[in-house]
Amino acid sequence: TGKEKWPRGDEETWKAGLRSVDADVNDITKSIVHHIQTSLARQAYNIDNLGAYQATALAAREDLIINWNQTQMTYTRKQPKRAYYLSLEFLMGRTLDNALLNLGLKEKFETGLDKLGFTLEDVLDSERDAALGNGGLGRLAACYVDSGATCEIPLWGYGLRYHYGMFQQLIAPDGSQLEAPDPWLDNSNPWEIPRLDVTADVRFGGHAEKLDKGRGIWSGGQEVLAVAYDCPIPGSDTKSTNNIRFWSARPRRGFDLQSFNAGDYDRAVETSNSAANITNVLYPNDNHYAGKSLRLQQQYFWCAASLSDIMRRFKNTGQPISEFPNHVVIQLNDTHPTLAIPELMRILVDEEEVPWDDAWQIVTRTFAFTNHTVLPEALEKWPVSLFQQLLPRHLQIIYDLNWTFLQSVERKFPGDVDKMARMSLIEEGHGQQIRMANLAVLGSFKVNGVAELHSELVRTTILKDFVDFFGVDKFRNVTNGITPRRWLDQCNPALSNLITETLGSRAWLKDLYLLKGLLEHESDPTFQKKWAAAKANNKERLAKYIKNTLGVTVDSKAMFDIQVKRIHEYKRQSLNILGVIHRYLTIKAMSPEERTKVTPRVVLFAGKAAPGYWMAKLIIRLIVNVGKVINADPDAKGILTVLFLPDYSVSLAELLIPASDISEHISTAGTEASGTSNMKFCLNGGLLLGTVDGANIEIAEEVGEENVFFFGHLTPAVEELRYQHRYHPMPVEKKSPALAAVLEDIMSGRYGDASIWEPFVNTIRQGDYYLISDDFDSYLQAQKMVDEAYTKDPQQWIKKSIQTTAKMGKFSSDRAIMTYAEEIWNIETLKIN
Ligand code: GL9
Repeated sequence: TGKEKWPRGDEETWKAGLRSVDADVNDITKSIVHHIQTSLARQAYNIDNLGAYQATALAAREDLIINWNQTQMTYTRKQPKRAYYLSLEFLMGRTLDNALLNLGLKEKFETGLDKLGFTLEDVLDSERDAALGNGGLGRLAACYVDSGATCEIPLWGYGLRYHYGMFQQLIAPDGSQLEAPDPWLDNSNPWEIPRLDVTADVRFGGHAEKLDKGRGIWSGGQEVLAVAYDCPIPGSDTKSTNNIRFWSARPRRGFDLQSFNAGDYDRAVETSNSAANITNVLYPNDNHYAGKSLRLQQQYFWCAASLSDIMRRFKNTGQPISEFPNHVVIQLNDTHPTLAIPELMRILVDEEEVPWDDAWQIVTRTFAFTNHTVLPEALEKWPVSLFQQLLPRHLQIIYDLNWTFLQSVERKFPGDVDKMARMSLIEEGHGQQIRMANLAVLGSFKVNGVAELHSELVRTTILKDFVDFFGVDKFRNVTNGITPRRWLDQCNPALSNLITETLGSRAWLKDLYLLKGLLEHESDPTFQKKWAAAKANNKERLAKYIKNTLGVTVDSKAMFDIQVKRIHEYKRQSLNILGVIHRYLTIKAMSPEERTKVTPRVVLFAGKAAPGYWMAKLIIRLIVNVGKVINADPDAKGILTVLFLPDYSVSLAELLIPASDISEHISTAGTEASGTSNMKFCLNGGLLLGTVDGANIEIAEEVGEENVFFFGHLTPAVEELRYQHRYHPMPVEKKSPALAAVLEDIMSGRYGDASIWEPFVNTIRQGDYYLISDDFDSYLQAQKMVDEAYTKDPQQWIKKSIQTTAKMGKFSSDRAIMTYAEEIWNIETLKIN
């Protein structure tokens, strides 16, 4: 009514009840014990590590929620322009350690848990990863919300609350990948706040009717209820605490009453099941479009719920609808949320009765779009028939937009029918398809790629026509970044402490360029020793994990060579394992005397293959079996160990990345849009072995070419090489005798029957789309230089490592998020008091 008094009742009593946030150790132990006793209904004598974790999380969560409330209240009062990051994936990993660090409470909690007889380490280890993402794209979203809160930007994420996250990977005795579900919510999730009162109705199917002036009515079909679950995102060393709102699907009514009354209980339950199905599982594809109907339902469900929520919040400001783009900016993380564009049109035109052209003005001032790949197989195209069935009104809107759009293309490029065909939102052919990338570009005021080279490729290849049409200013670059809180401070305390001690404060964690202060000490032997000791410590930590999980002893004095990322032909784990076999054959051919001069290496792989990606799974199987043979061979003992670590995750990355001496980022030039693990390894003082691709290029620019190991053909050569493969194929024997010997060794049966590996070997012998044969010798050359640099001058290697970390300032996601804020969102920071 507006006349209500706040607070209800006695203000002093309310104030006395507020919990203070500056807790001491005593408050913390009290809070933990309180949660053990009352939230978990357990007691001192029956509490294990998992229980202690849950109680600790609930205690830490109180501080997060207090800051969250303060932040949201400030937003409501000050009504700043807000940014929304729509992402189908948020690869969060664990939360407790990060929350304690950001709150500045880690030491106090450590002491408190110690007093209660637990170690913080064990407690942190009891948390399950939230793996609501596939890889780089999902982890990027998680880094961006961290930076948004840290930089005090009013930024919310919107995502889906999948019941099952990224599958768990098991490796069968024969080396094959097996998948098991990831029921991550089974132990309950202390980091989410159910908002059972925050809901949206989402319609599917039914029929759409056109009225006058572009307006329409959509009715019938089935309604699904979206329920909000909020996840607080704390900034580092600030009260600013943002939100990711995850939607969960529920049947609109518990049962289809009609069927229920008709006595068809099974059918009634089935409809309610099908609604809840929408948020059941994350699609496990990376850089690949699969075209499943349920995936389209996920996308619409999430876009519709998020937009209705954003619109409701905007309306609460009391501003006229024309002000919408001055208060709201929506960043589309890839084409997955493109349906938000026609959905906002539908809301404005059909529900708010805004004239069509005015509505389109509002829409195209609201959205900005990030492209994350140029791989053609990843571009989303949905069959028109599927839209007709599920989203008939959106199909009408897309057709109407396309009609006007193509007319303006025709006016700008009269008679260029090929261009019109390429730019159309609809692809003609056997069954029309909707091109989501074209729709995303049309509906956005800015489009960006994720590294300099990638953005250039976007402008000159996949979106060239659109650059010609809209002008180049609409097409930008924002090079990806990573949060230094998780990816150095949290995962590598040994190095983080050394850096803080050397620089005299923790300010570098919020201004990563300050790391260049380390350069002053690069030649100081004492500092170098400490630097090397931190790396050694991390390698031992990893060796211990490997011993515990795989039962294998690795020599932590050996060079650790790591490649971790999704298994994909374009990322070329194949090149790595073929290089390993070459190394093995070389060792086999040596005399025992010569072998003593070999630089010992531990080669580690980890990563998941999409369950339907047969070739990627075969590559895993090859790696595992090559590892088995090499690790069992006395000739290679102590100089070469090869392991595939199962079930790669954010938490495993936190263990692996600080332990690398060298890491591999060896995609075919022009295929890896950016990569972000390259940044993580280098920030932790690991050197980079890679191709001239993605963000590798910018890393080399920053840390100096002398500190990276580059090899392979460059992007402009790729097209011509592929043409040669196709029309003038040359046998591998002629192109690279070294590679031919490796392929022959594989086919000899040493690693298992030749028939298993034949399809893989054939991809290289025939077509070789990812240019393994073209880059193989150059790769071996680079590996040789790595060996030499590591053995000949260890001190120089340490210096390279220091210089690498010191010059990684650019790759903080704080820089990236501030670029979005200033150059794309036109949004300001807001201090929370
Ligand atoms: C990716 C790229 O492949 C990476 O090179 C890039 O670093 C990330 C983040 O921008 O985006 N594009 C892409 O489609 N995926 C990436 O990881 N993965 C998925 O689709 C899940």
